[in-house]
Amino acid sequence: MCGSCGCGDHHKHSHNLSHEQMHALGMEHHHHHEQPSVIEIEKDILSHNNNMAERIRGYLDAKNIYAFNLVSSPGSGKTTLLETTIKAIKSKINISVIEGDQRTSNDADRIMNLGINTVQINTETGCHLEAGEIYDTIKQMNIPESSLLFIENIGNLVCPALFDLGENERIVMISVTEGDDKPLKYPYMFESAQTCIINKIDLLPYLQCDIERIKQNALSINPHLRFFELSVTQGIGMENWISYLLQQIQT
Ligand SMILES: Nc1nc2c(ncn2[C@@H]2O[C@H](COP(=O)(O)OP(=O)(O)OP(=O)(O)O)[C@@H](O)[C@H]2O)c(=O)[nH]1
Ligand SMILES: [Mg+2]
Repeated sequence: MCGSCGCGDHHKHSHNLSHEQMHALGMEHHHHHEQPSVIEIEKDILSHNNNMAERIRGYLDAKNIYAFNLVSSPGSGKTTLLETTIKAIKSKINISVIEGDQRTSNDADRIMNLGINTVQINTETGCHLEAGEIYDTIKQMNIPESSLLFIENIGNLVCPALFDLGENERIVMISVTEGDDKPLKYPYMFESAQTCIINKIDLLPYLQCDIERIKQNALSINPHLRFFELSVTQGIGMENWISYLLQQIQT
């Protein structure tokens, strides 16, 4: 976890942790006795997150809601994929969206314009969403039974990998402009995902990017990944993706 980039501060301050929670996380220790190591604090934060993720799973299971956690570096096309997907399937299935961003409601506004139940979570200095935030949010959202929930995580290929949001499926998106070595350089994200969307394939003719190498590199990290090759803006590969999505809801 990125103790050095400010997300540690964010989690201590902006979550308004109670005295008991601070105690549970071992943070108050910090003021009175010896300082816990960074690794100890990270372990506690992750175990708190995992407990909340289990609660989310229980909630989603009980209501038969299928949740996707969409992760990628900034600008790979997550919100564009959501817009296009929503337009294609909203007449068939109820969809809710949680938008994570450091600041602005740009993405949430784009999704809300499509008439979708959407909540924006702004993390400010935080560089990933956490299960506690998602749990509080879904409880307020009135998500109907037997529906789909998309969580668009903060654009960041590093930290979101460590935080289970209780999702049914994690989708890592990589666009071909990012380079075919990225799965090797950011392995945790590819290791923790079940599905990999390779986007912007319409740009391949202009790039030195080998799509087979993206796949080989990703599979060397996680041999179970399933792939979709898309150009969301040109509509290439979208039929496969949409029919896959609809199958997940039926099962
Ligand atoms: N050429 C091309 N451009 C695309 C495609 N998909 C998305 N884009 C463009 O990529 C840019 C970023 O798209 P977004 O959907 O905002 O990306 P994002 O992953 O949601 O970005 P953040 O939320 O900031 O991380 C926009 O200009 C899109 O139009 C695609 O398939 N091909
Ligand atoms: Mg976005």
